[in-house]
Amino acid sequence: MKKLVRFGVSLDHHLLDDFDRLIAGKNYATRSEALRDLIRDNLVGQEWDENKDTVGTITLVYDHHVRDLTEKLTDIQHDYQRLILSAMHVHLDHDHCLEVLAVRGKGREIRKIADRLIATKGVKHGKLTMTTTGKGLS
Ligand code: NI
Repeated sequence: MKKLVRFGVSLDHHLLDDFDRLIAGKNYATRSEALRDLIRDNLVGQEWDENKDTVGTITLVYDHHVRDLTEKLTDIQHDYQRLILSAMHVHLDHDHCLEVLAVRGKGREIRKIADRLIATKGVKHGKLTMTTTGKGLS
């Protein structure tokens, strides 16, 4: 069973005002829930820095008419196929494709494949979202 612990936090009142505005804008019901998410987000960042087994998504938007681009992106994905759990491809319009890859592995390896895909000439926008396996996170 989870044991809850309460603790006091001393803050400059301006900083607390800013925090309250921030969390109201994000629809948090309580400061506690907002603080828990901030802590978890930092722990997830640490997982990535410590190169633990972790999970992420890589999002790419590109014009599939750019010469050899689709082949290049596919080649890179085959090079790292053991990291890719799933891939979703959406034809956005006549020219543009959206690709979302779910990836799992060491933080360093995932960053490497994300950097390679995003830096490929013709990719208009790319983003790595770092998340977690959820293990060891309360
Ligand atoms: Ni497409």
